[in-house]
Amino acid sequence: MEESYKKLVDSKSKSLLKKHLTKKIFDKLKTKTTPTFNSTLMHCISSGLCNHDSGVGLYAPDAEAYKVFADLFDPVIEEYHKGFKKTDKQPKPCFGQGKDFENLDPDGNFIVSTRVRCGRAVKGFPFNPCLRERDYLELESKLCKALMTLTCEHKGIYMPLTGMDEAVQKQLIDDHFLFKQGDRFLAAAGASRFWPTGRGIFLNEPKDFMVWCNEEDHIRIIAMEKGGDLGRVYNRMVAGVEALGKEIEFSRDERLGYLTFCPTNLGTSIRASVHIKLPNLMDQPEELQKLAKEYRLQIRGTSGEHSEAEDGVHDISNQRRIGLTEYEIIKEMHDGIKGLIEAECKAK
Ligand code: ADP
Ligand code: CIR
Repeated sequence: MEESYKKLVDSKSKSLLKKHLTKKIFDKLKTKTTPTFNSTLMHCISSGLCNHDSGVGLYAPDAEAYKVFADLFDPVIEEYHKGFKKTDKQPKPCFGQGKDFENLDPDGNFIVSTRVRCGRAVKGFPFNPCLRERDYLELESKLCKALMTLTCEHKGIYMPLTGMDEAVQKQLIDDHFLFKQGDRFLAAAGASRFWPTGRGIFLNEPKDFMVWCNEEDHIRIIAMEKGGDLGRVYNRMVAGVEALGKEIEFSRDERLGYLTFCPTNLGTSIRASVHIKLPNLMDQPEELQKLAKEYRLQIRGTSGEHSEAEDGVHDISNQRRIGLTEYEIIKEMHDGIKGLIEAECKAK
């Protein structure tokens, strides 16, 4: 670990890990372990040590890691989430109502599709690097039992990755429904052990609601559809989360809110995104970046994080997930996207 750390220090990496893992903090944390699952600093930083092009480079192997390794996590959380300090506390969950958010693109000029997702951990289980094969199977079986209780618009079927036809899997990925395979950032973080055991996707009949099992987080709950009706998509996700929350106890921390494997998702764990075409702003990338920063939005490529934009389609979402309620997070994204569309029209 010492050698890999030195390589990171000597590298040109722009990751938050490199910035905040000073020698002093490294030396203070390198011999610590979490009380229940004995996870170490190496578990937390292995992804960033292997991938110098990480934006963040840090994952929590279990819930206790956020406390034991707080000297590293806290400054990373504060910087990524734009000022959530170690003395700050996530507000109580408040979803509000999707009807407050008008369609962002009623004439269908800019937005290809809208997606809202959140992540949940099952109470009592550690995160990927500490899960045994039987834990993956137990988590999958708990989730499947809960999924079978879903009714009406959420009703659907669970498809395990084990034994899935390759062509079916490829189509699900191309349709943006299923997570991609072989993410090197996650693999280096210890999230691909026993793959594909216990991994899978639940899809409802209209294919506008899905649940991922044991990818980055134990559970990812997602709603998506063509067009820009953010309120409708949000409501569908919220109803799904509430229904599953009646069956499964989610892991939540007093200060950090819903707990997730990656510190970028703590708090609400919500990422609300549009696939959007903004041809005029795309011609002025510096202006687009400036606006995104002002509105606290994050820009990704068409196939998700660490991918490129295809046919001018970008994935634009809220950057912050913690420090605000669920409702406020959606509002921040809504107002930001509205602002970008106005800027696009003016840039003509
Ligand atoms: P997340 O962390 O939210 O799961 P990723 O960046 O890994 O995000 O993306 C997961 C998948 O969701 C990818 O296939 C991506 O293209 C797709 N996706 C994200 N936002 C949208 C959207 N607004 N419309 C359609 N697909 C989307
Ligand atoms: C990185 O640092 O770039 C990756 N480990 C991803 C960080 C945030 N994204 C995520 O959780 N999906």
